[in-house]
This record gives sequence, structure tokens and C-alpha cells, in this order.
Amino acid sequence: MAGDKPKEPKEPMNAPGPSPGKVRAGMGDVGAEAVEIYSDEDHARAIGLWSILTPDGKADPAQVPQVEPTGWLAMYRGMLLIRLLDERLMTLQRQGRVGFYAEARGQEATVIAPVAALEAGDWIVPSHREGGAALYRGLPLAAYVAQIFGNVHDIGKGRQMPVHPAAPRELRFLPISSCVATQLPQATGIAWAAKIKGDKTVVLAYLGEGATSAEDFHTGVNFAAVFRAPVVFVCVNNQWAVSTPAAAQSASETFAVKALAYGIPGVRVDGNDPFALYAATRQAAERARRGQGPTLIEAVTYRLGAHSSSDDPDRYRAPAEVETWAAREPLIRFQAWLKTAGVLDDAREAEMRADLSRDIRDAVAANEGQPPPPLRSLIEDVYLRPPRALEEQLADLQRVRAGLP
Ligand SMILES: Cc1ncc(C[n+]2csc(CCOP(=O)(O)OP(=O)(O)O)c2C)c(N)n1
Ligand SMILES: [Mg+2]
Repeated sequence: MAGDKPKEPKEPMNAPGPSPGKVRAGMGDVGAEAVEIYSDEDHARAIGLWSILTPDGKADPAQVPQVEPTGWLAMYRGMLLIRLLDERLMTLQRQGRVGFYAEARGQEATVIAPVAALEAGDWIVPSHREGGAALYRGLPLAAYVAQIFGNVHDIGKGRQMPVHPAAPRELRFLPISSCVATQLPQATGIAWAAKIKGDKTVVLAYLGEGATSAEDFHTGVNFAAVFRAPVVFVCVNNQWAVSTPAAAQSASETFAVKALAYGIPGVRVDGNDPFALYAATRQAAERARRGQGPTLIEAVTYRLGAHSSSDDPDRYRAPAEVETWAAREPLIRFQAWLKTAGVLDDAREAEMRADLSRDIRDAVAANEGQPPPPLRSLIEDVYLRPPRALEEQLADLQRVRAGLP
């Protein structure tokens, strides 16, 4: 993949597709002599690395997005909550109290900053590490933890593997699904429907860099591009797809550059920089809201933890690589800036940590040992009246559970 030379886009992504004067590839252009699909600037945006906040927490004030101090604090809190939850839940998994867990450690900025840049009515279509975005939107922590235990309080009725939360409909957060890339055509469908209805809704669709190799990536992005559906695709390039490194995932220069072939802007951003991510998402969302179609943002970050609690990354990657990226992680640099800017101090930070840790302890205590959802829920919510075969299978299961012959 391209080197990480910081390169800021020369101009915002405000062009409605390829610049005027360029010949667009397409049915009507077949046979055109000179086909220029994108400009050097478009290409530079897609292979550079846009960053505002340096790894040691410094930023040019002129480039910092205009956000109230309370907004920055809410974002920091959202990122810290993910970090503390991951630590606690991984411990519970190792203790055998939770069946499975998957961390977002090191990627917290990619989960929170794009969501913070949306309007409340915009949809979030997550990949599989963005549960923290639902919490940021207002999913109660107890509901999130109930899903991990798959107990009677789980909104999803224990139907999904742990860390695949759903949220109440009004939060506009699609339930997490593990099937790689399947969320992308769904995101495009939601956005296209909004466009047809004349809603000003934007859809934020997450994917991992590994998902760019799946058919649904092409289907979702191509359809959104052709129909100018209001989607912001955020490709979280955390360098690994289980044990497959990003360099073995694609022969493209970068993941963002793939956007240009679809005729949409691609922008490559430092994914551990909440400011650049916020600014890039905001620009892309505004563009989409103006009817100018989708954008593909590549957020360059690193999965500091294992793929999941079932994975041992020491078998396929060097500890030195992890250490290099740990020094660039998003929480330390954001915290450094917040303290220099006078938005946060040591006492407030300690209080925030203590509050969040207590909330996590309470949420676990309220959910551990709770009964599973009723057996009957196995056959509910699909048919108005479950067919007789399902009723019979349920009755069999109930007999077995009761130890009856
Ligand atoms: C269609 C499909 N194929 C394979 C898997 C197994 N699987 C789960 S996550 C994953 C890797 C995804 O990598 P990436 O898209 O980079 O996301 P990351 O895990 O790094 O967040 C794979 C292969 C799956 N869940 N679905
Ligand atoms: Mg990945």
C-alpha cells in the first residue's frame, strides 16, 4: 500500500463527481478518444493521508473542526467507554463468564468520530466492531451488555453471537451482522429509499478493509455511485482481516483509490485522528445531503487486539508492529490535545474513568446470571402465526428441556 506521507487534500470534496471538462467513462462515452476519469487532485486525496491531530496531540487551530468543548468531551467519553468496556469484557471472556468477545482497541476514533459528524436522523450501518457507536447514539450500557450475555433482557432475544448489538429503532443503528460486507447493499438500499422519499437522511456505512474483497462491496458501492445514493462508506483499514494483512488483500495503491473507478471521491484519512475523521465525514455527509452521492473514506488505523477472543495474533504478526502502532493510538493523542486546549484536566479525566468503570460494573452485575430469553422466542417474529411444524419442534424441545421422554 502507499506510504504514509501526510498529504492534505488541496480542496474540499465539493465537486459533484469528476471535475467539469473531464470525459466520464460510461455508455455514452464509448469510443471517446481521451478518457480522463479523475484528476491528479482526486488521486492525491485517495492515496495521501489526511491528518490534523499529530500523534503527540498537536493541531493547527485553523484546521480543527468547529465543535463545542462539550462535543469533544462527549467524543472522548465515547472512545474511553469502548476502551474500558473492551478491557472488562475480554477479562470476563477469559474467566469463562462471557462466551465470545471482539475488541475495537486502537480503533476507537473510527467508531466515534464519523458518528459524531452525522445528524441525529442519519442511519448508522455498522460492520462488526462498531457497537460503541450505538452506545454513543444512546443505547443503554445495560442493553449492550445484555446482548453479550444473550439473556432475557437482550433486545435481539439472544439470536446473535455476543458483541453484535441491536438498538431501539429510533437510534437508527442497524443490528451488527458478522457476514462480511452484506451490510453494504443494505446501506445503499436505505440511502436510495431516503433519496426517493425526498428525506435528507444520510447513511454511514462501515466496512473493514477485508470487506473490499467481497462481492457485496462492489454491489453496494457501485449502485450507490450510479444512483447517487447518500452514503458515506467508511472503510476501517486496521491492517488485518483475521490473519490476512492489508497488503495481501488488494493490489490497489490504497483502499480509498478504489472509489475513483466507481466515479466517486475517495479520501484516505489518519484513522487515529478524530479531527481529520470528523472533518472528512462531515464533508462527505454534506455532499451526500446535497444530492451529490457517495464518498469512500479509508480510515487508516490498527487493530491492537486480537481479531476476537478466539484468535491468537502472535501466530501471524510481530509484537514490534503492534508496539509501533500502539504509540499512535487515538486516545492518548486526543487526550493530550483536550488537556492542552483546557477542555479536560487530570481530575475530570479520573472522574470520567471512575464513572464509566462503575457503569460497566453495574451493567455486568445487572445482566450476569439472568435467565435466557423464553424458548418460545425461537419461533416468534417471523410469522404472524408460526406454522404447525415449528410449534411441534418447539414442543419437542420443551419436552427435552424438561427431561420428559
Ligand atoms: C462472508 C463471510 N466470510 C468470512 C467470514 C469470517 N470473517 C469474519 S470477520 C473476517 C475478517 C474481516 O476483516 P475486515 O473486513 O478487515 O474487518 P476487521 O475484522 O478487521 O474489523 C472474516 C474473514 C464472515 N464472517 N463472513
Ligand atoms: Mg481489517
